[in-house]
Amino acid sequence: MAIDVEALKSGNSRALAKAITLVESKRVEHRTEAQLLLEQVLPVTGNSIRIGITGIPGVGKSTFIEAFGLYLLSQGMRVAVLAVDPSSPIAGGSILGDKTRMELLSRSKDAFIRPSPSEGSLGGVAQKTRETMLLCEAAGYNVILVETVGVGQSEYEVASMVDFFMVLMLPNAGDELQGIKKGIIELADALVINKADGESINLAQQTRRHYENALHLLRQNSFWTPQVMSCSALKNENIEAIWGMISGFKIDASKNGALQEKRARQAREWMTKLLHEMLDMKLKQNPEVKELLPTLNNKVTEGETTPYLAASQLINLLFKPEA
Ligand SMILES: Nc1nc2c(ncn2[C@@H]2O[C@H](COP(=O)(O)OP(=O)(O)O)[C@@H](O)[C@H]2O)c(=O)[nH]1
Ligand SMILES: [Mg+2]
Repeated sequence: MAIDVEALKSGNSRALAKAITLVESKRVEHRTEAQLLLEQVLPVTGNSIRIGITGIPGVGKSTFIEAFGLYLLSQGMRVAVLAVDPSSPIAGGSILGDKTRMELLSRSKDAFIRPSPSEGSLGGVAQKTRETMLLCEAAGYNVILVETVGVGQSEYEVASMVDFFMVLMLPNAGDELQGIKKGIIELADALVINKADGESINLAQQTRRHYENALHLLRQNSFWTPQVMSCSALKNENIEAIWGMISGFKIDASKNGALQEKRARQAREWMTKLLHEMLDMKLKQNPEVKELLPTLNNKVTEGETTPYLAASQLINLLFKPEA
């Protein structure tokens, strides 16, 4: 698959789409080719702000991304929208499913919208999204929005690949966590109460105060204090202020080194995770391991050997010198 790297770097969206197809391919030879391409473009990546967006279905993610994305375009930026959605093979993907809510954005030549890859091997869907993000940066997109509906581990995965992680919420102060997993609030750099319009304006303000108080109780161990804001994606209200907050974060975090540090830590953690997955795969694919495993399972079951000895025997098969 010949990728025109120069075209990609000049922002050609067809070259970008082709590169993403390569990255998403399951074929072994494509895998190597994709990694070589990524290594080649690596020096021109990292120039965007990577923003993660999560929230329960119906909270207004797609509507928000349309409003926010159009605002960014009006400011002369180029916007890429990606998704991590493990449910996509069944549901058709959070982005594909409601691209109609992002109609204007999807028609703009300065916006690039890509649905979640339907599957990933090593590192799962998140690995593909990370790689796609790098390709989008190489193609000159200034803002990368990574959306997830929050099935399984996907919010955690998105939080660990972005600079700024945002949780959209509904105006509903009474309903404590609104079906959002508890740990997610602690990962958020901002909580945004959407649908602060019409009859919900007061409730949205109450909800905002409620979460401001709740966040005060959480320990802060970085320079950034998570913000609570409200907006109306539908009425296009307070969208600019949200960008103001995020660009403020980017400026501060770049100045004090926190952004570089966060990205470097994310890359190291991802490397470790991949390493473990690769080891696991090698184990599962090793013919001798496959052969011995049932026997050792039995021995451990019957109490004839210890789990430790059985595991050692298996791992040693992996590191046996070639005969
Ligand atoms: N009143 C109001 N409705 C909204 C707002 N944002 C989204 N909605 C509506 O909420 C519904 C779900 O929105 P959608 O963007 O598809 O949510 P998603 O599932 O999180 O992507 C749609 O009917 C939207 O029109 C908002 O700010 N105010
Ligand atoms: Mg949606």
